[in-house]
Amino acid sequence: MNRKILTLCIVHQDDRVLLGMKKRGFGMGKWNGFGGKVQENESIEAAAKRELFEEANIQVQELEQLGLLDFSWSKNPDQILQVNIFKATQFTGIPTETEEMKPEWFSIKDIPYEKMWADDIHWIPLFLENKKFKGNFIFDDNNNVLEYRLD
Ligand code: 6OG
Repeated sequence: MNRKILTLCIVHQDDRVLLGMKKRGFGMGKWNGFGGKVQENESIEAAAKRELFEEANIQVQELEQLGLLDFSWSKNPDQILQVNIFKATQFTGIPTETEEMKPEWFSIKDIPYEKMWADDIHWIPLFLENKKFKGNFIFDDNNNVLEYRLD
């Protein structure tokens, strides 16, 4: 079993969320929160803040962890991505396009689920209600959800 620890952070203010268009690498062409791999000797929360700064150029004091999701692909069940999902409500700086991400505000009623990872439509409603959730998703080769569990 090989488990990679990742972060994902979405800024949520009233009726809007800040997402980023991933410009390269894993998940390219999809809207998502900001995040990436946790480095050695770094806490998960510190990694989430670092990634938010590196990818969107904003700084946060406080983050709340709402979600913990395991992602795997049916073809390769021993490789698991463990994604730690955080909410930020306050930040400093101006969201700015970086080499990795193009940030944009979306009204909650216009979240572009069809251009996001297929798991998002299942947990973002919980996230928006500040509910804590834990679960796992199994994808097929086309990144469709084959099976999931969410508590
Ligand atoms: P880098 O490896 O490019 O960071 N991520 C996912 N996010 C969602 N919503 N669904 C998934 O389902 C995901 N798999 C990975 C975690 C990758 C970023 O993408 C997120 C990281 O924030 C499969 O550094």
